[in-house]
Amino acid sequence: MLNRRKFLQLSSLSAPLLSIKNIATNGDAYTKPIVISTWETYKGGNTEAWKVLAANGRSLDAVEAGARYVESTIDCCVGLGGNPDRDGIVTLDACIMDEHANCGAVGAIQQILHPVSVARKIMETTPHIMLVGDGAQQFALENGFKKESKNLSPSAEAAYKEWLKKSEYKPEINIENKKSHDTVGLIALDAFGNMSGAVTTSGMAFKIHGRVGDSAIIGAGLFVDNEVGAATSTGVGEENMRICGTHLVVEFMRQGDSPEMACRKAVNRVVKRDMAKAKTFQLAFLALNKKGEYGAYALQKGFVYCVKSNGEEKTIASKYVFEI
Ligand code: SD4
Repeated sequence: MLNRRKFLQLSSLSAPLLSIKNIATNGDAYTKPIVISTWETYKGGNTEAWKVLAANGRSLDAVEAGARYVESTIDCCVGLGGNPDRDGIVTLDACIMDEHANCGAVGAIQQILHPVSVARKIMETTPHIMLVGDGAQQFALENGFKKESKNLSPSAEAAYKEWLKKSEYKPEINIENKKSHDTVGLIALDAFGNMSGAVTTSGMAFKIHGRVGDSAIIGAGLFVDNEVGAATSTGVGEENMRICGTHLVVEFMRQGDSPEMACRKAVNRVVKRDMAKAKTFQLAFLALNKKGEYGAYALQKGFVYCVKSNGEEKTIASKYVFEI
């Protein structure tokens, strides 16, 4: 027979997730767990992350699962199916950050299917944060990751051949890689109130060999502060790196701004510096705060993001500065 203690233990193990709106000790309403991610193309990553969160898992495991899903399924802009650099070589960037400010990153890694997991391995097993190029690959191989083929995916090969005709480096707004979008960034708040994020990408198509973008840079492609919130970014990485964009967004939230306002202020900083130039590229920020409130802002029309929580599953078109 079940005694009371056993009954309580069992019922807490099988307890449904906390209700959608919870009340914090300071009286604020908050939503958790919740995961948000960049671009509709990568919605499947959000779904994978949600599975972890819905089972009362850790936000770190959730964002890694979401990023891994996209790395192995999307044939375009994330993972080994992504478009190559100018030399025809696919190089990948990724980073991950948890609620303790632990972080890991890989830049320009080749022939590894799951750069996000290499980033996590660096975070968890080394005194470093970022490994790049051959060193990153060597570390991955030493840690059980498999070396994959160098072959381009059929669509990447076709895109590269097309690009070679002119060899002109000119990112197009929102569709740098023609078929879809470049980067998945996921940020999550778990049932325990902890936040993590992950980013993974093949980066800007036809970049110079060896180029590392913002998606591998903590404070640019991703930043998490468990006291305040988290932010991620997509678009032209160089423009984001100039302002350490996601760190800036989190700092604006710390000062009391909503996620959307924080993203808007970061975007405005780019506009203010050079309005004419800002009209020529895409840069978008996506943020989530400790209460589970989220928001985004983009330079250009066209950025969308996905949200999944107990109460909602939706794709939202971000507000923006310029209409092209
Ligand atoms: C990069 N930020 O490598 C990435 C690319 C991207 O939409 O997100 N494009 O610069």
